[in-house]
Amino acid sequence: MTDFFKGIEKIRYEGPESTNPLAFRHYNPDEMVMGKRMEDHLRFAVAYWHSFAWEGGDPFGGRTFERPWFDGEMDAARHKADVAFELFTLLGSPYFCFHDADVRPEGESYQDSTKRLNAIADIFEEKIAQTGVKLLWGTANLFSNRRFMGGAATNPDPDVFAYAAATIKANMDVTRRLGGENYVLWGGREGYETLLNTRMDQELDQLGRMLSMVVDYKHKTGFKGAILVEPKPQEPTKHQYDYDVATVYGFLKKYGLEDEVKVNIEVGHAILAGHTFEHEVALASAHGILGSIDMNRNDYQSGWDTDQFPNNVPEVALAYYHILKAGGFSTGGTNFDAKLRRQSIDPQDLLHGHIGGMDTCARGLKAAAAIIEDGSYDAFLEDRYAGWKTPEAQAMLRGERTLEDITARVEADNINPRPRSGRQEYLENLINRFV
Ligand code: XUL
Ligand code: CO
Repeated sequence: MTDFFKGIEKIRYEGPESTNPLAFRHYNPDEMVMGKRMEDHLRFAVAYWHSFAWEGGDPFGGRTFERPWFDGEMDAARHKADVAFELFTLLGSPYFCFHDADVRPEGESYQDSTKRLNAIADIFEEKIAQTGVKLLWGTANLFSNRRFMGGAATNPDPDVFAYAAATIKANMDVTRRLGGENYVLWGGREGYETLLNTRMDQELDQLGRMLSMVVDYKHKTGFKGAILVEPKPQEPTKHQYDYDVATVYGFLKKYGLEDEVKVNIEVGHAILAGHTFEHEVALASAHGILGSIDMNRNDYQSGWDTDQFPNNVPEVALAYYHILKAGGFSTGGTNFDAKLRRQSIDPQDLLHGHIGGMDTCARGLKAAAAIIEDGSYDAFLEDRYAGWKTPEAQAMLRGERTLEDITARVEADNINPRPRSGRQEYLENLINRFV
C-alpha cells in the first residue's frame, strides 16, 4: 500500500439515508435490477488519464495537483500504477481504461516507448490477477506528442501514419494480453484546422485504411473484444472526421466496416455535437453499433469539452433506458471519462468525484428499469406506431408498393389523415414519476 489515500477505507453502500460523504447511497453492486446485478449492468471503469495523468492545468495556468509521480520516469510510473489500483479497489470499480501515454513516460524511440509500455503492462497483469479489477478498454494516445500535430492516420506524412499504425499495434497487443474487453480509437487529431492545407478525400481514405488494418489485426490475433470508434465533433481540431454517431456510421458504411466496428459514445461529445446523449445512444442502437459509453457531463454554456463527473439523474436515466432497451452492455461499460475541477486538489476529491458519478448512474439505471417495468411509456410508443402493424402499412414498408400504388389507394379510400397529439407534456410528466 502507498500512503496516497491514507486513512480512506473501502467505499461501501450505506443506503439513501447515509450522510457519510465517503459511502455510496445508491450504488449497491449486488442489488438486482431487472434480474441482473447492478455491477453487471453498469460495468464501471475509472479512466487513468483524468485521475492520474492530468495535472489540473487550463489555458491560463499549469499544474495545480501535486502528485508524487509527476515529473518522474519509470519508478514514478510504477508508483502511479500502485496508486491507481488502490483507487480502483477503494471504489470497487470492476474496470479501468488507459492510453499508453497515461501509464508510461515517452521513450527516445518507438522501440523504447513500446518497451516501457510492455514493462508497465507486466505490472498491470500482476495487479489484475491480485485485485480482480479488469481492463474495459485500451487505446493509443495519438494526439499529445507533437509528431501527431497534423493528425495520426490522417497526416499528410506517411511516416506519421506508419508510426501511428505501429503504436496502435503495440496498444492492441497490450490490450489483448491484459484481457481487455474492447479497443477504442478516438480520433484525437483526425480532422483539420483549415481546408486550405487539407485534402479531405485523401485523409478519409487514410483513416479508412487504418481502421481496416485494425479490424484485420483483431481477427488475425484472435482478439475477442470489440473495436470501438469514439465520435467527437471538435476539439482538438476544428473539424473532426468522427463528428457524431451518424457521421461515424456513414464512414463505416463507406469503408465496409459497419459490421466490425461499434461506437463508444461520450456524453460531453454528444452535447458539443448539438445532440442529447440519449439521441446518440438511441441512434447507435438503431444502427446496431452501440458499444460502450464514456460517462461525464458537459457544461452547457462553455462550448468546449469540460469532462465533469455526471450529476444529473434524469439525463442519465434516459440514456440507460435506451441501453436497457438495446439489451444492455455486452463488452461495453460505463467509463468515467471525467476529471476533477482544478481546485479539487486532494486525493479524497478523486473519491468524491467517482462516488457521486457512480451514485448518479445507479439512480439513473434504477429509474430506467422502473420506467420499463411500469410499462406505460413503452405502451404509449407501441400505440403511437400501431398503425404500421396493419398489412397494408407493412407492405409499404417492405417495398411492395410503388408511389403509383399508394396514390391509387389514397384516392380510392379517400385517405385524409387525422392529426393526433404527440403528448410531449404527458410523457415528460410520466418520465418524471420515475426520476
Ligand atoms: C477526449 C476523449 C478521450 C477518449 C480516449 O475527449 O474523450 O479521452 O475517450 O482517447
Ligand atoms: Co472519451
